[in-house]
Amino acid sequence: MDCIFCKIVNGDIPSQKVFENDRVLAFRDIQPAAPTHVLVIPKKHIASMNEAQDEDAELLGELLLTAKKVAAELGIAESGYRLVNNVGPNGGQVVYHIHVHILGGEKLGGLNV
Ligand code: IU
Repeated sequence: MDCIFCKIVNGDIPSQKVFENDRVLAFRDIQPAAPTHVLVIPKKHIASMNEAQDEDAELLGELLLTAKKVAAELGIAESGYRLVNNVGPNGGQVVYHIHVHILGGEKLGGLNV
């Protein structure tokens, strides 16, 4: 499969890992949009939230809980951070392997929803 994040999971492309277990991987975004910018992905290929199935519920929960743990480990939990999941063209999704952005380390601007 020609998926850049699957290649990162497989180790074919290097990444700055901050957390890994059998099911999920967290690594630093190559183009950080905030002082701390980490992506949390499942090792299983799911293209986007649109393709997620009921059977993925536990895995998707683990993505969010991993994001929480990574934020704490990176020291941004107390000051706060934002978790973002872009879906499809209007959502600004560029890489079609589902991922949660962890953004923090400064007061974030942009949409406040
Ligand atoms: P998006 O939600 O699909 O728009 O986010 C994709 C992110 O993946 C974006 O912030 C990129 O900078 C990031 N990224 C990366 O960290 N490493 C890569 O090899 C590629 C994209 I391609």
